Amino acid sequence: MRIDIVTIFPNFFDVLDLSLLGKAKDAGKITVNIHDLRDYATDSHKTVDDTPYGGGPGMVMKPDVWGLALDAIFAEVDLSKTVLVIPSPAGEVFKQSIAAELAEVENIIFACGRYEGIDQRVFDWAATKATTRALSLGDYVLNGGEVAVVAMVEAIARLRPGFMGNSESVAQDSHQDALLDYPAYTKPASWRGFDVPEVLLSGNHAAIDKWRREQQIELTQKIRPDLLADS
Ligand code: JCH
Repeated sequence: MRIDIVTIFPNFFDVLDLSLLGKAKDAGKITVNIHDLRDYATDSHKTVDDTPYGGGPGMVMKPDVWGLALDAIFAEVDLSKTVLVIPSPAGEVFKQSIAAELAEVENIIFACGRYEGIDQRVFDWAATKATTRALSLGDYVLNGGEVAVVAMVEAIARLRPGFMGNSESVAQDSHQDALLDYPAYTKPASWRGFDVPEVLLSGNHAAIDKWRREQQIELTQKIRPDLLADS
């Protein structure tokens, strides 16, 4: 899998060398290319934004600069195997099922906007060249696409075959089966007056499985009833 990220803050993605992704990168399973959008600016000030048509606050990212950046990356990939992801507060909400879809894609290009976002025509033009998705990380407002992209890349990368070294952990993940995880405990069995539930010390695996499933349903009912309504 090849991932390209276009941003005015290339250093932001240094964090991908840590976290889970370092392992996948080292194993040669994922290559990440970071591109500085300003390299595609055409004036001496390296301008990437301008005032919005129709008025209003803030600035909008210029389509011409984005066009040159995407031209350069599009020329290097097979567009029939490429998805362009544009993080946006107005996008479809990113969830585990979308991470799973994107984990099967050959090339993903992430376009990180700032200010009030990217000129709409960049999305409209790109959609004539490659599959293009506007994705929101959730119903809250960020200052730009970068934080959303770090989260999405981590969610996608850990689904790649062989990534975790233990394919069972992924299968058992919360959200893969639309229920929240059961609570986890480790030693000591008693800590500051709080004890590990006795069933977990019983060695009775059928009882443990039953208890964990009950915890999942109870927790989901209480914290995320919308997940139960979905299934
Ligand atoms: C972004 C912005 C429009 C703030 C600029 C690019 C994604 N889930 C999620 N929240 N926020 C984002 C996101 C993604 C890309 C950009 N901004 C700042 C843009 C706004 O309202 C019209 C507000 C925010």
